[in-house]
Amino acid sequence: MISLQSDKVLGATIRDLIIPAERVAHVQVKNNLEHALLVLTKTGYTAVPVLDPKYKLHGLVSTTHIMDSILGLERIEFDKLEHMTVEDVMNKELPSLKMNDTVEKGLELLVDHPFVCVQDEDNMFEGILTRRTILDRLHTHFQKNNNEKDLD
Ligand code: 4BW
Repeated sequence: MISLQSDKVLGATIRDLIIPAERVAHVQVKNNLEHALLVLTKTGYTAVPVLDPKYKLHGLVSTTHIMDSILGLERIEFDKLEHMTVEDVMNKELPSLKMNDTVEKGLELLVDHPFVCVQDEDNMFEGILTRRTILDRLHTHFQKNNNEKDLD
């Protein structure tokens, strides 16, 4: 039976696990959808945070949001990409974390979201917590736990 020694793993804070803002691909609220689609395609991510020039978090935008917004009745209206902005289509309802929140809180949010944004008290963007990072941490912990059991 795998034991989670929950305080050690789940009691740690988000601060230890985030991908910092400077390493996160993002788009800006006023960017047009053509630029956003280019960023999503080139980075290979399906969704990225939306920030303003001061790095305040405003939402998330995904390839699906963009494609959905240019779907006409009979064709995909690619010409709209240039004229619509990220803020027209982004998702503004998003969960977020603070640096001092526990990993347990992050884990709960990551059940329904591939990543969660981390922001400070003034909504300034600090980075993201991803499913990969948290699964990697849990996997390492389980392996260590099993190795210790083998030695007993
Ligand atoms: O370019 C990539 N590099 C690596 N190393 N892995 C990638 C890349 N693109 C996708 N992946 C893998 C990751 O395991 O596919 C998973 C799903 O990607 P997604 O959602 O659907 O684009 C990735 O899982 P994850 O690392 O747990 O990341 C979850 C989600 O977090 C991604 C993406 O929306 C976002 N994300 C992750 N790192 C990011 C980022 N967004 C912006 N900048 C980053 N550096």
